[in-house]
Amino acid sequence: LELRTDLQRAIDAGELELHYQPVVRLVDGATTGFEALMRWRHPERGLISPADFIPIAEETGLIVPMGRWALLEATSHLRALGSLYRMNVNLSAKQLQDPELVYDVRAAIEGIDPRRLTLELTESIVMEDTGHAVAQLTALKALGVRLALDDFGTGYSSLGYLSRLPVDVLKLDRTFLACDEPNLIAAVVGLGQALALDVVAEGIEEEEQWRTLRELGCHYGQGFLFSKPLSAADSLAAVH
Ligand code: G
Ligand code: G
Ligand code: MN
Ligand code: NA
Repeated sequence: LELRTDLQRAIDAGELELHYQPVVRLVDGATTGFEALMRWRHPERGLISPADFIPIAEETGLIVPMGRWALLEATSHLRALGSLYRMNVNLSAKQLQDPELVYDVRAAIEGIDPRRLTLELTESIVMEDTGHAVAQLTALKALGVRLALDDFGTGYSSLGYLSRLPVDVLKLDRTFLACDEPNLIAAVVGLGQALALDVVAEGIEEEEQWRTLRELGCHYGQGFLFSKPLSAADSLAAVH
């Protein structure tokens, strides 16, 4: 409850920041891009995780201006990283319903190859509001940006529906790796490949997991084995 009243003030005071987790190509471990992850640097509580404030931001609608800020901040950082890298930005359901979204994304990628920006959406977002969501996704795709289905495997999307969504990337939720069932992991990686999607495995923490995924032909990964999310300065230092 305290955080709720504090969040508007935090936005105005510039207390939100983005951290950037490397996304690596699994064949060689090279960093190909970053996922932007929001943090709240609270003057008394320290760094607050999005798990603790994104739900409040969604309830209050503050996620719309916060998400717009994140999009501009992350694409500005993408310019600083240079043309070899990609950037992933998370979108929430409320943003997908915002009629200004397509306009905001177009403005954010001004002067950047649009394929270097990937917008991440969770399954539940896409499933909740089918007609309108698909129209927005189609309009975003028309800008040339890429779309990723995030947290795949935690929701309930029908596979037939998945094949009709205009997504380019499947991000396998880290619970797949944590479950330690090689056959299941092989099946979901194969599903992405069958749909001609880039597959990104999240939550890679061990060499053994990296090897397994590489052998399955999973293209990309993220996880503490490679790097935790980095401050903007540290992410720049990591690639330069
Ligand atoms: O960084 P961390 O693992 O604590 O992130 C927790 C969750 O918060 C993740 O599921 C992530 O998708 C979500 N999240 C992080 N940053 C953003 C953001 O900028 N916008 C939205 N909508 N969600 C975010
Ligand atoms: O839902 P989303 O995929 O956007 O969230 C990414 C979250 O996962 C971030 O909060 C990030 O800190 C966290 N994360 C990233 N890599 C790992 C990892 O290897 N292990 C665990 N447990 N969490 C991770
Ligand atoms: Mn994500
Ligand atoms: Na995820």
